[in-house]
Amino acid sequence: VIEKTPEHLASRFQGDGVRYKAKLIGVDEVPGPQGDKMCLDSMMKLKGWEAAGRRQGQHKQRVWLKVSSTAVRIIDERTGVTEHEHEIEKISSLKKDDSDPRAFSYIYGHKGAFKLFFIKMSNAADPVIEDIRDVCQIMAQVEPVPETPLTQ
Ligand code: I3P
Repeated sequence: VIEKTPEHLASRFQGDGVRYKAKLIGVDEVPGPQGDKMCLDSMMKLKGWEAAGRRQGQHKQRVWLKVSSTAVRIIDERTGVTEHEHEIEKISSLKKDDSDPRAFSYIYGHKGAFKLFFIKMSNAADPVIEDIRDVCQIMAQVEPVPETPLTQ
């Protein structure tokens, strides 16, 4: 077990951060920053659209998910284009899909609008959820350096 020292976390998420292979199940506009039922309803709706697409022979978009100390990025696997860049401090909700251990969602808020991103990992979703939690915590702990030493 690797201990999560500040140094370890800082180096894990520096620069581009950690990269995961994933697919985008879908994106949905939601009314607010969080809420269990709201997320579940949205995820269920997106799953319905995914199933309907599959019946028509469509495939989910293949992406790279990158978690860095500043943002979560979604990059198209084929073109390499960064399609979404979500600053960590604007991610308001992080939810596991209880019916699929490889899927999870998060909500990103920007200019008063909220969007739920529903993602399917090629492996378990737990490690990426833990990574996003870790960077959210790092961000929350960043405090301005005191102007005068606390102790002399
Ligand atoms: C595929 C299978 C995969 C799924 C893929 C489906 O159907 O369900 O598990 O990938 O989705 O097409 P089939 O067995 O009929 O080939 P995920 O597990 O990653 O969802 P995709 O086409 O949207 O990539």
